[in-house]
Amino acid sequence: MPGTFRFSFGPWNIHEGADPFGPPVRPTVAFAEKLKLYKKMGFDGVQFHDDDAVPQLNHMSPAQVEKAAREMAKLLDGEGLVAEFVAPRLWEDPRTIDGGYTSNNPAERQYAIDRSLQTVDIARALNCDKVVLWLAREGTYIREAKDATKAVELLVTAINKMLAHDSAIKILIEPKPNEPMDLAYIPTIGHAIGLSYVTSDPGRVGALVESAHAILAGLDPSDEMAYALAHKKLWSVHLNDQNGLKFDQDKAFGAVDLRRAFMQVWVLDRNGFGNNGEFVGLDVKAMRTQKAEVAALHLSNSREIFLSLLEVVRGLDQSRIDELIAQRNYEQLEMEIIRALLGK
Ligand code: 3MF
Ligand code: MG
Repeated sequence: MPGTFRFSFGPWNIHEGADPFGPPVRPTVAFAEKLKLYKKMGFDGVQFHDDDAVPQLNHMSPAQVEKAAREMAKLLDGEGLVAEFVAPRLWEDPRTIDGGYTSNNPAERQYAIDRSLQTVDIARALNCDKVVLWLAREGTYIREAKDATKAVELLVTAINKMLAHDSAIKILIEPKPNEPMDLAYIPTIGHAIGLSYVTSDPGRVGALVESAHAILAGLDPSDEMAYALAHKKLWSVHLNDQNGLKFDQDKAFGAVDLRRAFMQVWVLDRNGFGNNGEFVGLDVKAMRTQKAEVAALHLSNSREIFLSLLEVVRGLDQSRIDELIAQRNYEQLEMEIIRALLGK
């Protein structure tokens, strides 16, 4: 069954252009202004960090957090948008310097868990049943610093607390092999899915595949997606692109390797992605050189590239593909795929 595609992005995808070596180069766009761009560019879903939805949440009472989240839900409603997921931002607070859930300090671990439970509450107030865990600092700079077996147990403990806190919440693990850590504990989708099976409710723990994160692990994003789909655990994606094993570039989807992007669309469409309400999420950054008035093009371009590739996927002659596979004539199959991509 073919897929159904609705698109989402997070407010951090429209940004000021700062990088580790230079300051912002574009003015900040207010959240309300960003929201207006969604529908205009063909997007229906908003991805949130907890503090995108409720700024300053560390300084608010639970009642104040809930009230602010409900106001955000109304704002979304007014724009005809829905919240796709909420992710606890566990990588900025001084208490998460050595990781959140896997910190060696029990008080810091408790902070990470408490903050994650608050994220679950915010998701509920936004009428959203998905929490994404990008396990940013859950890893080490040197292997001797932490016990890697205990780290897995600590991750399971934290996830189980979130599952117990809300019987409807689903947890999506977004693996990434490195950056900011030298070595992360959950680097690939296989690790994420393995982790799901040792939690208290594996049916509510799934995954989000980000194209660039798979590439950074030396893997093919479409195979990572297919692996999660086979486990019925691909509940979101972060499409983007990446030039080899460098820093996480978050380039527009398909901008580096169109064929690799094509294969991701192929896998998603042929497996009916989106038919249970999953979003095609983007996680892309505008180039630092981009001027403010055109600094959202990377989003509309990524969506357009996805939809153009979808046309290519759907325009292929399956009986011809089957014939070439039966003949084991993969050279010819490759040529015909390339021709389709070239519009010939
Ligand atoms: C980092 C990421 C993150 C996550 C986001 C949601 C800032 O490489 O991909 O983007 O996607 O935090 O969990
Ligand atoms: Mg991401």
